[in-house]
Amino acid sequence: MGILNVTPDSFSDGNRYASVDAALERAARMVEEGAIIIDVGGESTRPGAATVDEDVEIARVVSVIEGIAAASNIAISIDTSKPRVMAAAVAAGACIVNDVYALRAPGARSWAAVTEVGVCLMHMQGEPRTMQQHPHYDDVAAEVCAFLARERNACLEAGIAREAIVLDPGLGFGKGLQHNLTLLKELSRFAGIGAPLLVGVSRKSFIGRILGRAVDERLYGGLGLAALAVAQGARIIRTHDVAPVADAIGMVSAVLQGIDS
Ligand code: 9MG
Repeated sequence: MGILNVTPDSFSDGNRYASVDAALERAARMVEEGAIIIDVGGESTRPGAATVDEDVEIARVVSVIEGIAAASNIAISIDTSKPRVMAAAVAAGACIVNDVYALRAPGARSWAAVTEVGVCLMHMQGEPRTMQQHPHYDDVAAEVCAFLARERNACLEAGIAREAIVLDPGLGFGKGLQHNLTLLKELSRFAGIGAPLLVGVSRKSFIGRILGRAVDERLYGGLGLAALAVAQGARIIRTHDVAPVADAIGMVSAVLQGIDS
């Protein structure tokens, strides 16, 4: 899953993809590099980020989604928590909702059931503006597992198909350094909940804290973690760096699954 941020304040893309043409060029490159999903986001979820007005978010994402859909058959996900943005994005050509609030907004689950979109349910403690202030868990892996199992069941009860659901432990979302490391070490527990697992580590600050790297120097650390995640059962890696991640996880998958010969 290639990340396409169309926000002026995105933590690692800055203003580079603010124009539609630049965003479409970037999406086309990620498709060439091996992405099978492009995740389009019009509101930053980085720690401390402020919320964006719905109409502004819709204006940022819709023309980009329409452009990607016109140019290729790639699956497009919309990174949002707002039902009105979800609906506008799906009307424009998105087929997956990637929601850091796990579809907890009123009406989101029933809308997803009727629309038959794919959904990624992510764990987050708190909200982006304040989530890194005092994250606390007694047993982070057990609590995140219980949350994901509960939210998956709520989606099933709302009528969302089993095959439409992907789960994500939400690395960096209301988690301290050791919480992130523990979740990565125990990732195989999440793969056992009953839905494919998506993991996002790309350029995240906990890589910077361990390795002492600035945001644009975290590729190698992220590759190590992507390989570790796939080896523990992750099926989708969300990344800014599609080509190197595709190679890294291609090799891990070849070892784990073998090749057709
Ligand atoms: C939007 N966004 C930022 N980081 C993410 C992550 O780790 N997972 C998912 N699903 N979305 C994310």
